Amino acid sequence: MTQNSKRYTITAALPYTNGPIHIGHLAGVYVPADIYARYLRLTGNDVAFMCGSDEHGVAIPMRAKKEGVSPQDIIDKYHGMIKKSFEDFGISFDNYSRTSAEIHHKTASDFFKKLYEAGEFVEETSEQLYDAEADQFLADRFVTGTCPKCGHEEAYGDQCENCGSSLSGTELINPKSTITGNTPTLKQTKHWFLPLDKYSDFLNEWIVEGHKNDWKPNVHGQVKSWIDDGLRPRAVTRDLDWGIPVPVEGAEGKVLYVWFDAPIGYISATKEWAAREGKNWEPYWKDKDTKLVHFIGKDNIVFHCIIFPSMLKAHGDFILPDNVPANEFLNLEGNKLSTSKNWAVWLHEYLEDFPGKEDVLRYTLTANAPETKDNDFTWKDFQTRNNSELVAILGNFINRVVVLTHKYYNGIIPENTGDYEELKQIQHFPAVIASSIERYRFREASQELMNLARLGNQFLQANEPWKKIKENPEEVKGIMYVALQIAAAIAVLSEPFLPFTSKKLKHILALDTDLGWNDISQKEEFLPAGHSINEGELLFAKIEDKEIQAQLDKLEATKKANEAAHKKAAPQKDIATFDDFTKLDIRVGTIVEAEKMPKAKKLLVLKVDTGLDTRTIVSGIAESFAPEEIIGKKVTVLINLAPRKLRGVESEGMILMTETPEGKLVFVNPDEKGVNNGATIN
Ligand code: B3M
Ligand code: ZN
Repeated sequence: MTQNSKRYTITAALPYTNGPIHIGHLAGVYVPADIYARYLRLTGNDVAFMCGSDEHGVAIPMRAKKEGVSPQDIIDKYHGMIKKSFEDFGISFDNYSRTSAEIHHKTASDFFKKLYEAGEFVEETSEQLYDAEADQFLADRFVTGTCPKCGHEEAYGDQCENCGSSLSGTELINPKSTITGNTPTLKQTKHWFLPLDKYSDFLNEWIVEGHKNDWKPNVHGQVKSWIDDGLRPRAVTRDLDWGIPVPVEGAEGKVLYVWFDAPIGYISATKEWAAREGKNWEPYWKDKDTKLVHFIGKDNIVFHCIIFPSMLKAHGDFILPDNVPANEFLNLEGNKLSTSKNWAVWLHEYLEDFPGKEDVLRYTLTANAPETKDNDFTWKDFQTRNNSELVAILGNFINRVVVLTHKYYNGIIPENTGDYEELKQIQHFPAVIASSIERYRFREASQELMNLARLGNQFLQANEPWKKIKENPEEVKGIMYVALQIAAAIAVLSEPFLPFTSKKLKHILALDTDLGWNDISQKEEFLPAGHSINEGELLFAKIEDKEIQAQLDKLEATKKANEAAHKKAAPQKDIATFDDFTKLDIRVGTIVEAEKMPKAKKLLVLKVDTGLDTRTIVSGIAESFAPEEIIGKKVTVLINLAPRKLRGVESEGMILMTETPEGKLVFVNPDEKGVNNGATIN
């Protein structure tokens, strides 16, 4: 650590291990947190960047039941998948732990016991929602209903994700069990409550007054409105068999509420990391000079700004967060991201579909981050950010500098023969970008970085070394010297945003890897004359329309599958009398010939043996069946439908069809052996 460096504990919301990571998680939490952590390390600070899998809570057993496996299978599957995908995407946690780890069970249990022994909890036996058929209390996601605050109809028993409010199940309007769909009954049970109302004044003083200027308005506003509405005691234990057992007498069959234990996971992860690194964990959570910053999505604000700080305050040993820069939500192609509807771009799938393009997604999600309002991710924009900015501005500049340096000087940095103000301008960028990062404005910061590449392009464009090289090679040395210093500055300042590109560029420039953020504003030279650079490589490649179309097709298929899965049966038609029915003469038949109707995309001309005769029937099934595949097929035929001419062909009857949820036509088919043509269908 340098003399004016600080200690930072940075946490990123612990992802539930009930599914993979998607771009909403990345844009909301993990990319901004990683930019911040990388920047602080680069500027010489002592950083502990902590995260881990959130493996308790109702979401896990629900997923296990859905997949027909045990909760342990679920957490092992998704913990591994999530951890690896973060590593592959360059999210540089110092420790990615998991709340099923023994160290966490102990840390969370000790935390609970300390509050219990200090009399901080209110023990209360009260009526809680119960599903008699499932013989289970309905905690958290085991119940949904209408939010009493905002009217959202799919609020959970502990929280409404729409307005972020913390709820108790009995507050839900029209609650329904997610296990059986039944309306819950009420049953007595004992729980331990954290009296949040007792911390209202403290929270008001610390956040509403104390952080009104430095916390994001969306965060400060939510906290203020909850406090103004009046905080109520919240149960911190649950009647569940999955989670950390409540470590006190008389709590058999009860576990810690997942939102009580999960934030303590940040502390456990720090302890685990410190033990591994031979460090003391306590300064990261107890030293008043340590800056604690929680990176979360807006649906987690109540837990990180009301409940966890109240727990920390009650405990007394720990520091409080210096900031909680929660982001809003990211949508996908105009629709909300949804794990359950598979409406997402999954990180592990992105990494498979776009190998080597980690930074393209990092950049796109940063440039479009939902920092102050919900925002939309579109594949078209992803392609544009890559092709028009990363390729055309940053990649193009670096490529020109490297190619010309090899072409004119065999890769050796020339001496500075000029006096260009651009060398001074470079020195302003570290402070400009730092100012945005330190105010959690990562979108703005990423554009300031891109402005440095724009400066490089404009400098080359204005000085045209490729034209001057013949008549004024001495001047060109100075031009290329400056361009190479700009390239070196980009290599260093891009690392928080584009770590993979930064590494590549440092290699191309054979740059001294100790060159730090502050050096760019303090030094005038990063690549001295005579220094030899390596062969270049393209930093970014154009993304073609067909790659984007493939992703859009994938989403279209998901949309169709969702529509199919949720397709409701058409409403019943008006009542038909028995007489009406007896008028219909429905028979079994066999298709004996089939051919396409010329110039008619949807029509096939069939010859059908009805048992009475072989007749022509025109049928609109050409988009579902090839003629040759249905010859010999038994079908259900309405034979006394009035004949009609279709494209000049007389059709005498109707083949009865139905369709799959995906809209594929299928025959209503009496394909039983031994059923003869002509058999009537009654
Ligand atoms: N597991 C993630 C979520 O609510 C939740 C965060 C815990 S951070 C301690 O989506
Ligand atoms: Zn709500």
